[in-house]
Amino acid sequence: ERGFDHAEIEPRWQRTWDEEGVFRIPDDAEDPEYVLAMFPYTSGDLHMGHVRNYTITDAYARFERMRGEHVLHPMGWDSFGLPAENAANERDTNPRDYTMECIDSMKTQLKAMGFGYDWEREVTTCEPDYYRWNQWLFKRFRDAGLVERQGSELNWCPSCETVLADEQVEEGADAAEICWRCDTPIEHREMDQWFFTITDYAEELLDSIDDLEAWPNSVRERQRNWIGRQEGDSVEFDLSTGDTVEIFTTRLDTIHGATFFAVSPGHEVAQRLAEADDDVAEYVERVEHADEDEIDETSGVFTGEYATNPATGEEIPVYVADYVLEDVGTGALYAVPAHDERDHAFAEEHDIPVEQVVEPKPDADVDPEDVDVQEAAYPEDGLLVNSGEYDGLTSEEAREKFVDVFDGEHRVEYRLRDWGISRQRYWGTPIPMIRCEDCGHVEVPDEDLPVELPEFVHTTGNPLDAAEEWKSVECPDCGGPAERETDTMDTFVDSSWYFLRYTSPDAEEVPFDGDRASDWMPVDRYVGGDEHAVMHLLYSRFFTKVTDDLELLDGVREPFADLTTQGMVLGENGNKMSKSKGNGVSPQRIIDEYGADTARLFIMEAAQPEKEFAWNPESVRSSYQFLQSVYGLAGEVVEGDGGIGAGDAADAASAVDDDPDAAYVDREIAATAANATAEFEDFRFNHALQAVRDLVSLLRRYHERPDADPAVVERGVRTVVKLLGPVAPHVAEEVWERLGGEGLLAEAEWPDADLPADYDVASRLVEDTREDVRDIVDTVGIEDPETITLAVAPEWKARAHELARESDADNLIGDLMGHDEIRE
Ligand code: ANZ
Ligand code: ZN
Repeated sequence: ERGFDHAEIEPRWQRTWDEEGVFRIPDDAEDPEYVLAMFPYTSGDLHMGHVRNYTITDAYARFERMRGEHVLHPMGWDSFGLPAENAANERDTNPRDYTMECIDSMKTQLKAMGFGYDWEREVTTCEPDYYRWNQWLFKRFRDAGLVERQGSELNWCPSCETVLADEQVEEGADAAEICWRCDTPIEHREMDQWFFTITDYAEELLDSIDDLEAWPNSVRERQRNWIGRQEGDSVEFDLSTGDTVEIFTTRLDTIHGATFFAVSPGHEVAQRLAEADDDVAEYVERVEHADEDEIDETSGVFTGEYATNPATGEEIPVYVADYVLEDVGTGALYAVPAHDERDHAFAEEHDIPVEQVVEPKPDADVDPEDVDVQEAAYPEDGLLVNSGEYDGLTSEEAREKFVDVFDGEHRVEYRLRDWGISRQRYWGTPIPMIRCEDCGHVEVPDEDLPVELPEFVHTTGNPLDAAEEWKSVECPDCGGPAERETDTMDTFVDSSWYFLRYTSPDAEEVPFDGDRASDWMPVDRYVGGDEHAVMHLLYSRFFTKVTDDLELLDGVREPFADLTTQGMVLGENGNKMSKSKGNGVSPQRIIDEYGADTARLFIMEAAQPEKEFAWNPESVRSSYQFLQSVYGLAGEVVEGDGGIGAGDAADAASAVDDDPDAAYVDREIAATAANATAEFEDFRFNHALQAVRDLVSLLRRYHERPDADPAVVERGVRTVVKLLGPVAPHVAEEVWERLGGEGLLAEAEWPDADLPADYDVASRLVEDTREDVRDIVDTVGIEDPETITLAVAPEWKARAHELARESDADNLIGDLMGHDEIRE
C-alpha cells in the first residue's frame, strides 16, 4: 500500500480546521485554558527555535481541547524595532512595508506547520490600533505617578549630530565604540529620558516570586538577583566642605574601621569639588568618558577634604572613586579596607591604613590568629574588636545597636533600576508628549490618540526629528507653538501586555476588556525562550500589577501561572544554529521534504522542552517512518475486515474475556493512554511519544498473529491516533477519517486516562529495575533512596517533578527518568 502524501493531506486538513473554526474561542467562553507562546519578532523567517516553541504550545492546546477544555491559543507579532528600520534603509523601502511582508511570510509558514491559532485574535504591535494603547497606558501610568524624567547617559555621534540607540553603536578597531553609519567614535552625553518607575514595585515583584511555584527555579532565581534586595542602613557623615553626606552600608558593624570615605564621580559633592580642583576635574572628566569595561576598580583621586567618622571622631580622607556607583545606595560610602575586598584593593593602591574591627567568632572555621587583614580583607560577620565599648558584640547585635547610636536609618535597597523607555528611533510607539516652551511637558489629550508615526524618511539620525511638519504642533494647554516628543518607546512596552489584548483584540474604548481579561487571566501555560527570562517577564509582571492597581483588571497580580523556558535546537554538530556557521536547518525544507507532522514529531520526541538537542537527520527519518507505519497499520485494519466502523465497546469486551493475549493488549492500550496523558500534563511529550511507539509495535506484533482480534487492534489504533493527534495532527486526522471516526479528530474526545484497576506497573518497574537503578545510582552518586524510587515509579512522577523543582535535582531526575534501562 502507498503511504500518505504529506503535501496533499496537510494543506487539506489545515483548510478544514479553518473552515470549521476549530481553533476559534468565543468571547463568552468561561475561563478557558490559556496556552501561550511568546510571540515572534517579525524578522521574516521562522527558525527552528520558533518551530519548537510553537509545536509545544500547539500540542498542549490540542491536547486540552480534546479533553473538552475551552482553549485560548492566540498568535501575534512583535513588530516594532530597529531591524525593520535597518532593513528599510538597506532596501529602499520603509519599515512598515517591510514588516508587513515579514508578517505575511511568517504567517504562511505558521499555517503550513498546522499550528492552530484563533487568528481572529491576532495582535500586531506596530498597528495604530495596538500602539495607541501603549500611549494611553503611558498616560495612565503617568497619572499614577509612575512616569518620570530622569537623566541618563546616551550615545552621541558628533558627526551625525544625533543620539544613537545602543544597537546603533558598533565595535571598531581597539574595541572603540563607533557610529554604525559613519564609523565616528561616539561620545556619551547625559540627557533626560522618560522612565517607568518600576522600582516602586520592587518589593512586590520580589515577594510574589515565591508564589510562582510552577516557574523554573533558575528563572525565579534570576528574577530575584535582578531585583537584588539589600538590607542595610544609612548614616550621615559631616565633611570638611561643610556638606552632610548620607552613605548606605550593609555593614554598619564595621564603622569603627572606616579609614577613608568615597563618593561616585557623579555625586554632587564630586561635581562641585571638580569646579575648584583641577585633579578632581580631570579624574571626573576621564571616567565619565570611559567605557564601562575600561574602569579600573582601584582608580580614584583624593579631594583634599576630610569626613568625620561619627563613631571615632577621626578625620578620614575623602576620595572620588569610580567603583562607587552613582545609582547604588546614595552614591557615597565609608570604606573599611579590613573587611571589604574592593576597599582593600583601593587602600593598597592609595596607601591607606587598614584597621581590623571584626574577628571570627569562636565557632567559626577560621582561627582569629590566622586572619591577617593587612594581607586580605576578612569579609565575614564576627565579633567586634577595636571598637571601644562595643568590643565583643556580634556583627548582628552591633548593626542593630549602631542604627540608633549613630542616628542612622534602617533601609532596604534594590539593585533594580527604573525602566528607561525612551528610544531615539523611528520604528516604535511615539511617546504621547509635547514640549512647550511655556508649559513644559504636556500630554497629548486622549482624544488625539493615537499619535501616529509620520511617513518614514531616510536620514542620518532619528527620522522623527526630521519630520518637521509632524513635529510642530500647538500646545494643548496654551495653544502656543510646541514640539512633539520625538523619542519612541522601548519595544519591551509592546510585549508587556499583549497577552491581555488577546482577550479582546478589537476593544476600542480600552486597551482590553477588563472583565474578560480578569476571567481569562492568568496565562495557564507560557512557553518561550530562556533569553526572555529576566526583562520581558519582569516587565510583564510589572504591567500586570500596575494595570490591576489602575483597576483595569480585577485582582490579577501575576500574568503567567506556569512557565516553560525551552532549550535550544542545535545544529547537527551540536553547535548553535546560525547563518554564519551555515548549519541552520530551514523549517520550510523539512516541511517540503517530510511534512510538518514529521518536523513536529521529531522535535517533540527529541527531548523534554527545557533541554537542548541537536538536529539529527536520521531521527527525522525515523519520525517520518513511524508516521507512515501508523498510517499503514490503520490501512491494514480497515482493509482486513472491510471497515469495522465505530466498533461496539460491549462486543469488544466479550471477545477479550476468553483470550488472555487480547486482554493483555487491551490493558496495554489503556495503560498507554493513562501514562501518555500524565506525561502530556507534565510537558514530558517525549515520554508520552515513546509510550505510543511501544504500543504501536505491540499492536503490530499482535496484529500479525492469525488469531488476533481485529476489534482490539482497531481500538489500539484509534487510541494511538488520538494520542498522536496533538503532535502529528494531519496524519492523525487522515487515519481517523479512514477508520470511520466521527467528526474531526481535533475535536474528538481524548481517551479515558484511568489506569486499569489490575495494572500495577509501578511495582513491576521497581522490582525489575532495582539492579539497573543501583548501577546508575553508583555512577551518578546520589544517596537519597526517595529520589531513586521516585525516579522509577511513573505514578509518583508528579511528586518527583515537584521535588526536582524544589531542589537542583532537575537534571538528575530527568536523566534517571529518561534512562533507557528504567524506561524499558
Ligand atoms: C561599609 C562596608 C564595610 C561595606 C564592609 C561592605 C563591607 P554588597 O556588600 O556588595 O552587597 N556600597 C554602598 N554604596 C555603594 C555604591 N554607590 N557603589 C558601590 N558600592 C557601594 O553591597 C553593599 C556595600 O556596597 C555597602 O556596605 C557599601 O560598602 C558598598 F566591611 O559599607 B559597605
Ligand atoms: Zn504651552
